[in-house]
Amino acid sequence: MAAKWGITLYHSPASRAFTAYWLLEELGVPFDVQTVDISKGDQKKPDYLKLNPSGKVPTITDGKVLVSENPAICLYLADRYGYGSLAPKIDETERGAYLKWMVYSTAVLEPLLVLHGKKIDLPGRETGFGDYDEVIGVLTKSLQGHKYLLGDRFSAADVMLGSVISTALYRKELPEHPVLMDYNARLTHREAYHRAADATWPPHLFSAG
Ligand SMILES: N[C@@H](CCC(=O)N[C@@H](CS)C(=O)NCC(=O)O)C(=O)O
Repeated sequence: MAAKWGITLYHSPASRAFTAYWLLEELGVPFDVQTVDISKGDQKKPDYLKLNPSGKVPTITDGKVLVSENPAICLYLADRYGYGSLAPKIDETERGAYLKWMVYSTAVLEPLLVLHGKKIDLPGRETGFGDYDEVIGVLTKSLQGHKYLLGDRFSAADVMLGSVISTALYRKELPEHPVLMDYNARLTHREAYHRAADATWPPHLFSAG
């Protein structure tokens, strides 16, 4: 069946595809959803591997443009559909911090949390991302006294890094530091966050405890 809209999001329930879904909801652009159920191994099927050879979700297509890796998807969508609003323009001073937090999300925070969850805490100088306490310090100091990563301005970086923080707090991979908890509350109260969560996180996963 032909796609109805220009953008197609390939997602799986209860996965990192939530981030791209949330951003699409924030941007208010129409999009089609194709489910690639990772619990059934759909992500390793040949047709999907042609789109994303890593066999992971999310992936998006927008006309002839194909993008995978959540931060790249967020950067693309925000520049394309939220340039000057959810994405600071190239010559705005906030652009630098915006790009940094986008990359920080999966280059620093995610791998650190995965290792920390497995009780592997490497000395900060041996990794590209620093040690756990340093990273928590960077996050809390950066958000202290600010509503969002760019101060009062909500941006796609909050969707990207905020998704990682929100999921990590839920899984108790981050400490319940008041700065992180307040930031998370601001994010999770957003209507777009709820629409994406309702669409991508089946309720039974929450009630399972
Ligand atoms: N670096 C990727 C990570 C994506 C990822 O790990 N997705 C998981 C779901 S949360 C996945 O597709 N796992 C299926 C698999 O590895 O087989 C991104 O940021 O988009």
